[in-house]
Amino acid sequence: MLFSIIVPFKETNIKYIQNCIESLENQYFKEFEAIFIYNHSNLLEQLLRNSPLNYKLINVESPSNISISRNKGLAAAEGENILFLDNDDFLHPNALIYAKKVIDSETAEVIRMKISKTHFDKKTSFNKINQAFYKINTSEILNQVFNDLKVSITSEQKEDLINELFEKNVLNFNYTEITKNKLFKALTYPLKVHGFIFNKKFLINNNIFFDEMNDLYGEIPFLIQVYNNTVPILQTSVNLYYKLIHNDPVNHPSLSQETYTDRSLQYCKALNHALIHCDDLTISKQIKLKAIKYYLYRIVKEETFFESFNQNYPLYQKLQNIFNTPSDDIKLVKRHKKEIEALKKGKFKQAYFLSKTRVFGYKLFQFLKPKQQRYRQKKIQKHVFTKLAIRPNTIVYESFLGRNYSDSPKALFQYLLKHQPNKWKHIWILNDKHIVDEEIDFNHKNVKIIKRFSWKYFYYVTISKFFVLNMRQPKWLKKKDEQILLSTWHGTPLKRLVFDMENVASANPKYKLDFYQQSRNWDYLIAANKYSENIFESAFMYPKDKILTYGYPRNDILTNHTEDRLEKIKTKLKIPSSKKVILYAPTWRDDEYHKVGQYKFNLTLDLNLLKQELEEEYIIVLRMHYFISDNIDLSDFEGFAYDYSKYNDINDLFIISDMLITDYSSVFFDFANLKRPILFFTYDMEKYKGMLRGFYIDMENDLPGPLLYTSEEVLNSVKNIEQVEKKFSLKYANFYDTFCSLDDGNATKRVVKTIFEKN
Ligand code: C2G
Repeated sequence: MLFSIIVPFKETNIKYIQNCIESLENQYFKEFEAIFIYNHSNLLEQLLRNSPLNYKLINVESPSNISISRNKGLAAAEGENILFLDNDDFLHPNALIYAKKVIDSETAEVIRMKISKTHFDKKTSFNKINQAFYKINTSEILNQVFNDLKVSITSEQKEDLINELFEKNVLNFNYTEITKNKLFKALTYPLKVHGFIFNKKFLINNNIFFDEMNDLYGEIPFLIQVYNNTVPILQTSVNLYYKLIHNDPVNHPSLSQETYTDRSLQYCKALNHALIHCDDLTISKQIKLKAIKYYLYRIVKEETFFESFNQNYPLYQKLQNIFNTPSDDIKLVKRHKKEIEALKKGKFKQAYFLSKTRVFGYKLFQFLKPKQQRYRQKKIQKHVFTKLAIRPNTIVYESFLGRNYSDSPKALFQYLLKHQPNKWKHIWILNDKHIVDEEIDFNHKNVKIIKRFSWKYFYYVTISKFFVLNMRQPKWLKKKDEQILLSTWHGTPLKRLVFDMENVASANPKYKLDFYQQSRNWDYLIAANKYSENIFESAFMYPKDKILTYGYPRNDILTNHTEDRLEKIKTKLKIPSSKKVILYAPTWRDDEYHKVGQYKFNLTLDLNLLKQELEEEYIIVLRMHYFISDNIDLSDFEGFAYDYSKYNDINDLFIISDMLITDYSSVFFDFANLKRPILFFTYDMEKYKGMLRGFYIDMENDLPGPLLYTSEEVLNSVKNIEQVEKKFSLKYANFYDTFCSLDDGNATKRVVKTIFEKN
C-alpha cells in the first residue's frame, strides 16, 4: 500500500464528510487506506459501511484536539506515504495518481499538493476548475473516443489506461521545488498540514509528531521540524487539494472560524515551540517575521488588546522568546524596530505604550485623510451621534438602498402622512432626489430627503426612533436599543435564501455571516403570507415571534387602485392606451456580474420576433432588476418596447400591465393579486435550479402559469393567452389562496397599528 490518508473527523462536519469520502472513492489510483479518527459517530460509521473504501476507524475521547487525532492516525498508518486530509476538504480524482508520479520521479521525502480555496460544494468546484492537468470530464471524453472508435472498454481498463498514459509521460505532471528561503512565500498554506504527503520513515526517523499540548496549532512545530530536516519540498503545479471555506460560520464554523479567547497566545506558543526545534537560521528568520507581523498587524488590532496591559503579559513573554531566538538578520522600519526592541529586552510596558501610540496615530491619520470620509462618519456615529437623545416621532425610510421611492416603506409612509399628518417627521433616504419631483407627498412640511451615506444619513439613522427599510442596513451601522428597526423585506421568496442556500455564488462569500449579524438588529420583519413566515424562520434564522405575517403593505394598492389611476400612469409613461401591455420583469443571476452589486443581463427574449408578431395589439415594458447595471438598447424597437428599469415603483407597472412575463423573480407573487395572466420565461432553469440557488416551490407543478424555454414558446403563449388562462385557472386559484389571501388592502393599517401606535 502506497498511501495512508489521515482524516480527523468532528461530528459537526458531518455535512461535509460525504464530499470528502466521495472524493476518495473517486480516486483513479486505489492503493491507499483511509484512516478516520473520530468519537463514536453512528452517522460516519453508516456512511463508511456502504463505502467501497479500504478504511480504518480509530476512536478518540477528545476529537476536538486535532493534534491527538493526527498522532493516532500516524501510529495506525501502514502506508509508505502519509497524506493529511481535513474532513471538510476534498481531493481531485487524479490527486493520488499525480502525487505517485511525483514520488516515483524523485527521492523527495515531502510533497505538497497545491491547494485551491473554494466556497462551493465539490461538484460546483470541479465544474469551475479547468486548471487541473486533465479535467473532471476526461473520463466521459475517453468514453466518447472509444465509442467513436467502436472499441468497448471497462472502467477498470479505463483507469489502467490513464495510469499507463502517466507512466509513458503522455499525460504530464509537474511540480516546483521549494527551497528553504521560499518556504513561506511559495507554499500554499505553509503552516497547515493538510495536502502534505510525508514519507513515513522520514517522520519516524526524525521523531516528528504533533504537539498535543496545542490543540489549535499543534501542526506548526510539526511542519517546522519537517522543513528543518528536509528541503526542498516538491509542490505540485496544479491544484489537487480543495480546501473548503465554510460559507456558514454561524452554524458550521471551521476551526479557524471558531472563537477562541486565547487564539493569539496559542499561535505564539506554537511559533515559539517551532523555533526550539529549528536550527536553520533562514527558516528561523521566516518564523520570526511571521510573529513580528502577527504582533504588529493582528494582535494590536484585537479589541481586547488595549483593555488591559496585564492580560497581554503571557503573550509578551512568548513573543520575547521568539524575538530573541537566533536567526538570519531581520531589517525593520524605524517605528516597528522600537516596539520589537523593547519587547526583546523585556520592557513590555514600554512596548505596549509604543504599540498603543502607533495604533492611535494610525487611526488619527485615517480619520484625517481627506479620502476617508466614510471612516470619519462611522467613528462620529459611534462616538457622538449615539450619545444624542432619540427623537420619538421621527421615521427614516429606505427602499432598495435609496434607489427608489417604492415598496412597503412607501406604503407605510403614505398611510401615516394621510392619517396622522402632524404627528410624524418623515425622512426619506434617496440617492437622487429628482425621482420624486412630481410626487406631491414630498411637498409636505414634515417630509425631508437625505442622501444615503451623507452626514445627515448618519445623523438621522442614529437619532430616529424608527427605521423602515426593505433590504439590509450596513453591517457597521450602530443601532441604539431604544430604536425600532422594521424590515419589510422585498418579496415572497422563490429562490433559496441565505441559510437555505448550499453554495453562495454571488460576489460576497461572507453573505451568510453578514446577513445573520445584520438581521439580528431587526426588531420586526413583515411577511406577506404564512409560507414566507416559515421560510424567514429557516432562511434568516429569524425568530417567528418577531415576524408580522400581515400581508404586504406594498400590495394594498393592487387591491385599492382605481381605473382613473391606471389611465394616469399610462399617460405619465407615454404608453398608448389603445394597446395591451406586457410587462417583462426578470431577476438577476448570482454568477453573472461585473463587480459587487453590478450584475450583467443578456436579453434572451427575442424582441424582433415579438415585435414582428405582436406589435399591432401589444407593447412591451422591460423592467430589469435593480442590480442590473447593463443598459438595454431599445432604439430599434421604438413604439413597441419601453425600458422602465429605472422607474420608481414597479406597482405602477403592474397596474397598467395586462400580463406579466418573468423568470425566477418574486414579482409574480405580487402581480397575482391582480389575477392577470403570468408566463415564465425560464430559459436557464437548469443552471438556476442546480448550481445557483434552487427553489422553494415546485416550479413544474405549483406555478400559476406555464414554464417557457424559447422566445417562440413565449410568443405562442401570448397569442393564445386565453387558452393559457383557462388551462391554469385552477392552479392560479390555489396559488392565490396560498400566497395572496392576506393581501386584502389593509396590510399597511395592521402594521401601523402594531408598530407605530404601540411603540
Ligand atoms: N423587482 C423589480 N424589477 C424586477 C425584479 C424585481 O422592481 N425586474 C423588485 C420587486 O419589487 C421584487 C423585488 O425587486 O419583488 C425583489 O426581486 P427578485 O427578483 O425577487 O430578487 P431579489 O432582489 O433577489 O429578492 O424574498 C424575495 C427575494 O429576496 C428575492
